[in-house]
Amino acid sequence: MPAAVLVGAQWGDEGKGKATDLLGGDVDYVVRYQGGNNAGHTVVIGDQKYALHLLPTGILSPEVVPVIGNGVVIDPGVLLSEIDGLAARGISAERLLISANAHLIMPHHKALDKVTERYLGKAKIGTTGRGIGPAYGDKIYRMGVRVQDLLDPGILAKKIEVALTEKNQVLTKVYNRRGIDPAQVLEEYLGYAERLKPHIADTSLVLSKALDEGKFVLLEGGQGTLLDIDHGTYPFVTSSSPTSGGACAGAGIPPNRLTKIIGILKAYTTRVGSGPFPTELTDEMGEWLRTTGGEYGVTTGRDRRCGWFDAVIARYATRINGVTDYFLTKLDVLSGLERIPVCVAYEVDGVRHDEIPMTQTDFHHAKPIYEEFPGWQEDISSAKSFEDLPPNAQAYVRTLEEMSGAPISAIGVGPGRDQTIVVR
Ligand code: 2SA
Ligand code: GDP
Ligand code: MG
Repeated sequence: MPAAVLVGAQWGDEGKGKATDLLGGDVDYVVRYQGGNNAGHTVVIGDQKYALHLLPTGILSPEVVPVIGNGVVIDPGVLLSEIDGLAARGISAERLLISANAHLIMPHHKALDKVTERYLGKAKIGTTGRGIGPAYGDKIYRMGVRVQDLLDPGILAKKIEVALTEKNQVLTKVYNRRGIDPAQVLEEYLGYAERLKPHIADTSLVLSKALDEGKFVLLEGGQGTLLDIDHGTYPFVTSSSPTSGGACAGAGIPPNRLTKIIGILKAYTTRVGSGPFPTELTDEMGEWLRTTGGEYGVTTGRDRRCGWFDAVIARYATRINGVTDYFLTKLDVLSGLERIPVCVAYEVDGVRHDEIPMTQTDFHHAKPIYEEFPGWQEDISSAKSFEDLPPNAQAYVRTLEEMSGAPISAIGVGPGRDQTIVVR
C-alpha cells in the first residue's frame, strides 16, 4: 500500500499542518521525517487552534499513529511540554512512536545556535534559535546523542561528557560564555528518558510492516523546498532535507513505497529569516499581505517577509520533489485586489532566467519579471466547489497550475478544516 509525502513548495509555512490534518482521516500513520521544534504547524478545528512544533499533525486524529522519524532532531523537554499541553486539552499522545535513531537536541546546541547567530551579525541566517543546526552538525560529525542513548545511562553519561569536553571549550574560549555542567545535563535527560521510554521504537520496521499490511503512511515535511540544506538558498536554509528525497531517509522507508508527492503551495510567497527572496514586497503591499494573511512565525512570532507568487520557484519545487499534486493554500487572502502580479521569470544583469540561477550570487541579484492577472472582490471563504469561485479566481488558479507544472487538486479558502475545495 502507498506512502505519500507532503512537502512545502516554497520557504515553509505554506499550510502543511492544515493539509496533513485534512488527510488525517484517510491515513493510518503520520510521520515527521526532518527538522525539529523549529517547525510551527497550525491546525484550526472549529473554534480550537493548535500550534504543533515537534508532534506530527496526525496527533489530532485519534485513529492515526503519529511517528517521529529518525531524521528529526528532538528537544525532549519541548516534546514533553507539547505532549502535556495537548493532554490538558484532552488529546492523548499515548500512541506516539519515536525513532530510536532520532537525534537529541542538547543544551549546548541551543547555546551554540544563539551565539553563532550573534557572531555572524548582519550575515546571520535568522534561525529559530532552537539548536537545530548545531544538532544536525553533531549528527554529521558523528558526535550526536540519539534517542536510544536515553535507554543506556552509562552510554548517555559518556556521550554527554565527550560532547561537552569539546563544546565547553568553544563556548568559553571562543564565545566567552559560561560552560555547561555535564552532571546537570545527565540528570535532566535521565528524567526525560523515564517519560519517553514507552514511545521509543524501531519506527522504520513498524512502518515497513504497516505498509505490507496495506496501511496508508503519510510523511509530513517541515519547512520547505527552498530551505532544504542541498536544494535551498544555502546558507540561508535549515539543516535538514524537507524535500521528498529527504522523506525516505528521514522516515526509513524506501523510495519505491512512495506513490504520491503532494506539494503545498501558498497563493503568494512568504519567508522567515534571512536570504534571497526575489518577489519580496517591502512596501505597504507587503504589510497588507502580512496582516491579511496573518503571516507571523508560529514558533518565534517573527514577522514573515511577504511577496507575490513566484512561478520559477513553484516549477523548481515540482522538479526537485517530483510533485504529483498541489494543494494551493490561502487563495482567500488575495480577495479584494484589483490586479495580482505573478513572477514568471527573473532578470539578472540584463539576462532573462526561466529557472533559478545556478549561483547564489545571481539569485541574490534576481529581479522578478511579472505578468499581471485580474483579481476578484468577492469573499471566497465559504466556497465549496471550484465553480463557486469567481471567474478571475478560477483563472488565477489555472494559471498557477499551468506555470507550476503539476495539477492543483485542492484549494484552501480559509484556515478551518472545512475551508478546502477539492478540485479533482
Ligand atoms: P533553523 O532554526 O536553523 O531551522 O533556521 C534556519 C532557517 O530556516 C528557517 N525556518 C523556518 N522558516 C519558516 N517557518 C519555520 N517555522 C516557524 C513557523 C518559524 C518561526 O512555522 O512560522 O516561527 O519563526 C521555520 N523553521 C526554520 C529559519 O527562519 C531560517 O531562515
Ligand atoms: P505550515 O508550517 O506549513 O504548517 O504553516 P503555518 O501553520 O506555519 O502557517 C500557515 C498559516 O495559514 C496558519 O495560520 C494556518 O492556519 C493558515 N492557513 C492554512 N491554510 C489556509 C487557507 O487556505 N486560508 C487561510 N486564510 N489561512 C490558511
Ligand atoms: Mg510553519
